[in-house]
Amino acid sequence: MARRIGGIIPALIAPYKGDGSIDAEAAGRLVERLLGEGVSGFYVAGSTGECFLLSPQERKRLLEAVAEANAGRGLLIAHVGAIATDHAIELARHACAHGADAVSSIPPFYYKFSLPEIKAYYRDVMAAIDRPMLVYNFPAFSGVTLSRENAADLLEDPRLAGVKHTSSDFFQLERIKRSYPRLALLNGYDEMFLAGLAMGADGAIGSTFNFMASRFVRIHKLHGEGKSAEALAVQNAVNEMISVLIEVGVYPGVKAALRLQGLDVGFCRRPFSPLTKEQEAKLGRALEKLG
Ligand code: MN9
Repeated sequence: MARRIGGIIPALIAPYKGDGSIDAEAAGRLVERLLGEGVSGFYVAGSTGECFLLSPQERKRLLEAVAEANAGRGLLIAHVGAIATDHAIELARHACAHGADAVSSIPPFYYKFSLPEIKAYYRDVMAAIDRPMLVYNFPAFSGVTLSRENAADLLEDPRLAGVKHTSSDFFQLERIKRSYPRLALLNGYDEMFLAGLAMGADGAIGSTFNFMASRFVRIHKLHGEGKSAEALAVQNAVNEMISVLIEVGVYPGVKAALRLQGLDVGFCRRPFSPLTKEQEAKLGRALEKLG
């Protein structure tokens, strides 16, 4: 594996058909459209992809659908996180068999595993496959903060390719990148993408890229050209939209935005609730303003 992880990587939504099953065709249309917008790859069945609302079979089905549509064009990263190591290994082996370039995982959660147990989880999954791992560091949801200080041995592991940093601790992002330049650092909060870039991120994995990827491709490009004021203007514009998304609920909101753009991907699974008419109208106005 030599494909460098970076650029704009949508954390793909999980598209459903009317009967609630995975909609492989809609996944294919979304993949095609996003590649056209300049994304560098796909993050499949992460938080945005409703991983913990899908059965293991559905997670595999979604990965297969995206892999088939992608056909090796973009980087394919499979989120295989689970509470049980063996469940994660099963998903990781499946993803690798279907051409994933890398796998990624949230730390095992709920039981408040010790740090050594969490590291053993990552090592066990990495030992079971021949592709690199991207740690999904998301303290707000997982309850675990992996850092340069407490996870040095993991960060030094040659099988680790990078970190998806869903945190506003940019000091930590900068410290990890500075200590381990070979690691890919992917910014996780879209609304702070430019800040992540300024502190050394190689790109980003995000939910809002499902429906406004080209804006983030632009921010990345402008930043690379040293045009930070122009990059901030684009960040300001997408953040108007993200403020509304946070108000109505990010994941149901992202799916509603795609629907408003003409791509029906169904609704987030219960207990998520769909947007009210008023919320949808507000989102529609924000989308129009974005242009
Ligand atoms: O994957 C996403 N993080 C979560 C990245 O879903 C927790 C982000 O794209 C956020 O949804 C987005 C809104 O806060 O930045």
